[in-house]
Amino acid sequence: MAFSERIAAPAFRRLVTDQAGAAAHVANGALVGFSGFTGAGYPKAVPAAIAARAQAEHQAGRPFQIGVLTGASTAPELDGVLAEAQAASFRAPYQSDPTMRRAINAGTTRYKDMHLSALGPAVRGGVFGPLDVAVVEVTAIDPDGRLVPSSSVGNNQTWLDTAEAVILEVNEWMSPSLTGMHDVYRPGRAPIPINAPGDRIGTPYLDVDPAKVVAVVVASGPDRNSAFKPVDATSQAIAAHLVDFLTAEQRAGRLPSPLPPLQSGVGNIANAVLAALGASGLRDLTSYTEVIQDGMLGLIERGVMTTASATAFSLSPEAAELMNQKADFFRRHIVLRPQEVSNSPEVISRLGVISCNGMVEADIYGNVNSTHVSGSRMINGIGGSGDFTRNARISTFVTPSTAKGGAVSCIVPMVSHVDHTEHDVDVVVTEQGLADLRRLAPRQRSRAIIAHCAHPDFRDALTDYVDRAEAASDHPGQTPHLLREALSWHVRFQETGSMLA
Ligand code: 0RQ
Repeated sequence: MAFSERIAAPAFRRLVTDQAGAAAHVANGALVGFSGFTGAGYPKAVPAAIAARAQAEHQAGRPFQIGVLTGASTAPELDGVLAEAQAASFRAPYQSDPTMRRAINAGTTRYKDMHLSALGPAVRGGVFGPLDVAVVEVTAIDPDGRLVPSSSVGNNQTWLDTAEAVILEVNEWMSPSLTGMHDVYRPGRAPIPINAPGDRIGTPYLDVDPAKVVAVVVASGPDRNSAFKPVDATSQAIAAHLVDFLTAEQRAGRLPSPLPPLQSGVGNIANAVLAALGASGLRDLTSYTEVIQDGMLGLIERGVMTTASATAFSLSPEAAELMNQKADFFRRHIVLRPQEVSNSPEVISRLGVISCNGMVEADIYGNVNSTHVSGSRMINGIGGSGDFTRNARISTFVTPSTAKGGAVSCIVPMVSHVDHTEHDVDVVVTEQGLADLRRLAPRQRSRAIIAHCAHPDFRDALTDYVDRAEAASDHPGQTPHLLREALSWHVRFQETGSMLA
């Protein structure tokens, strides 16, 4: 059996087994809490063995499926293999894997799309029934049996606390220099005592009752690191509009200097926003967010950002290398927390976070769809966007003004699915411009969003829609709509692949 220097506690060394041995502890029908958040810190070996078991059982004509809980998205080695083997009957709270997405949209995997801060308390409260097994990746097990977390914290402490059986995967690829970067805290009903993004309120280790540990597996492999696309003109323009807005708010005295902590979603646009912030002359930035990606490491290295709090890394291979080389430096500036704390509505509100998230589409009144194509097909899930948007001091949403090569407008009369309502969406930004909705009634909002955010190819059609909705003879109302026509934009896209008339 694989021996690892990383397992210092003798009681845990005795439990080392291979991945098939570990998977044997997972029964058909089990609810399993896996580690993993935004492709970081997920178990690399055991899920494939569970999938292989499922396939063998299915070939023998026997059922084998499990419920899959995580922190957030994982990777082909977890969501992918389980979906491929039709081994996931249930999935929560967030995913981004193409094979899992197909199973969800086919209706074969039941998906409960949830706010990321909400799953841990729900599991502890018994909402999902007993958690049968936890499968948690760690960097090392110290001589006292304390667990050094890997590249994400997610829901791990909750899984370790509530599961009846625990499987630990010690990933030797993870840098030991991660030790000390985490701040593990068990939130309850009392206020979470964080008053600044860098506050440490817990311990650097996860802990587990050794009596519950049924297997320890030694693995070695990198996270699903994906390189970012070079910043393109569209994301650069979006980033520039946002930075102009924030600095104008400072000049008007509505935002302090330095800025309140920033939250940024994952992806290329968020990365471009971070690059623009770095070049803007703004200093002493902080971040209270859920994921630390390349752009943020750059800001910290250059002294533009002083502190970043999150629950996971999501780094390209080059940035992961930089992180490993300069871990002692970054440890002074970075804190990784449980997702209930990184995404805590209470803390987000107290710190006055400025949120910035991607979206699929916004409507002319400021309702936002973050998750569904044509109202039906799930892309990823709401992730942390609701945790932050609803509680932010200023919530912003960013998107290119069009999708599908310009055939689809990301500004529509009525969104085909609502994740964030008009009450929570403060600012909408596209490469065309920025609409500040904070003081605007619906009839002003529609004009502002169309004028500043819609692509010129769709602006006239949207204006025509609003003109006619407002002129409707039978009481146009507070939020004028022509209901039959509003959804016809989505029907047109469904039927022809284009919203262009
Ligand atoms: O599909 O690749 O099949 O063409 O949606 O779109 O352009 O790759 O955009 O990577 O910025 O993701 C909302 C999905 C945007 C993301 C979303 C199609 C488009 C493409 C993806 P194809 P892009 P991005 C912090 C906060 C929710 C979670 C969140 C997301 C695909 O930001 O998952 O905010 N957000 N978390 O073609 C039809 C439109 C479309 C459209 C895009 N209007 N109509 N299809 N697409 N706009 C992070 C975490 O929580 C971890």
